Amino acid sequence: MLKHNQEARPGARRKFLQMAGTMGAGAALGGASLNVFAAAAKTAPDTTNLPFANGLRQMATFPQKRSLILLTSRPPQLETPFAVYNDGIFTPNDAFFVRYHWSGIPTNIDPATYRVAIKGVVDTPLSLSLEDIKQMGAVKLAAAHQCSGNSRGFSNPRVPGGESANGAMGNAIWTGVPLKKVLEKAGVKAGAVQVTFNGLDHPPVGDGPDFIKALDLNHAMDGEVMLAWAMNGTDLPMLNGYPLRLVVPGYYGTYWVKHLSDIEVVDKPLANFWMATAYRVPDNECACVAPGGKMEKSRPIGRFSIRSFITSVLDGGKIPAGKSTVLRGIAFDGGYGVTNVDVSADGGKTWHQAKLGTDHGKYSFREWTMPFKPAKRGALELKVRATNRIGQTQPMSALWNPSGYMRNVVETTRVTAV
Ligand SMILES: Nc1nc2c(c(=O)[nH]1)N[C@H]1C(S)=C(S)[C@@H](COP(=O)(O)O)O[C@H]1N2
Ligand SMILES: [Mo]
Repeated sequence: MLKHNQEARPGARRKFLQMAGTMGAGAALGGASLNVFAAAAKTAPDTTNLPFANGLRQMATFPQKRSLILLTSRPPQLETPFAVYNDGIFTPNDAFFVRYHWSGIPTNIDPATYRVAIKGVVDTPLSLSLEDIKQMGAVKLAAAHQCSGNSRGFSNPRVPGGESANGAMGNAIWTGVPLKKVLEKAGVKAGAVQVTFNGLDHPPVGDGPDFIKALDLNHAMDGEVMLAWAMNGTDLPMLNGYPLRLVVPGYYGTYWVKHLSDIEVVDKPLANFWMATAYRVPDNECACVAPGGKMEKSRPIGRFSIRSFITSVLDGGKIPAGKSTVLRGIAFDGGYGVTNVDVSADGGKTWHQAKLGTDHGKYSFREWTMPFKPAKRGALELKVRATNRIGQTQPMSALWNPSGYMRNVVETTRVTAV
């Protein structure tokens, strides 16, 4: 819940966000975004057309954000235009996607009075200021962040939920303190099984379930899960969890709780709506069921499935015939590390090994490149497929589950050599 002591104080250094995003102001920047899906030629400059039914989206500019693809404004849910992923391996903070469940989001947090509580079955409950946290020592980690429902809009048959294309993901260098250090400072008591995380946002009215998530104790104590105050070298944008968020490397975004207010060590597993009902996948190897089917047994969603994308040319784009170009893109997985990326220019009949770029660590996006010279003019079906250290790879046809989570089909980019 929003704490009164976290309201603004006159004169205090503070962040203030006016949440009435100026819609349509993205027209100038929207030009670049429109190239994302070249097929969407006939839409107005402040809209973009995601390539599935009912994919028409307004572009919108929210505080600290460039023009992004609007899914909902209350709460703000913004998708990164796909072209951004070709600009660099790290996603700029102002282009980073935004996802919330409830519209009661903090718009005004005073870093001087902000506190995060460490409580529950601990020896010494703590109330830490942002400064206290920063004093505990900073570590940096490059890690991809991705919504469980990234790419949900492509589910066939369609499924309920936010209908995103491929822009609910991003890669950043996170600065923070390992959660382990903070929990050790409080002293975890015997009998503890999980750690729960709550943020300053809340349901707008009534008795909707507050967004609280849990990690098993051994996961919370793995030394990698972190409380982060910065991404890509600057404070978290308000909409990405200012002033402090959980970073759970390799795991879906649902666990990356923003605007942390309460961290509670508990002696029985959290069974609220967000753990026991939502964010669950079929409890089998593929986390999938037959398209249109039902889940028999489920488990909480966990690590990312492995994915790869071509970013240098977009679906519907053109490349020169008889001339050498370099195809380029990104790959990432749940934290084992991408070891191989293969590219096909003939719809998957033959594959060629791409060259991997700088290794920023096993949780980061990895760049891949491949020189390519189309012999003649005409239509080409480009495909890209990544493999990781433990042999996981991407399916040629899409896996399906009732919530549209974990999509990782081998992507197809149709281009014309001209
Ligand atoms: N406090 C809070 N944290 C949250 C959420 C939320 O609704 N409230 N949504 C989660 C989900 S489902 C995702 S995908 C990520 C999105 O993080 P971002 O908005 O920084 O991209 O935040 C997670 N953390
Ligand atoms: Mo999410």
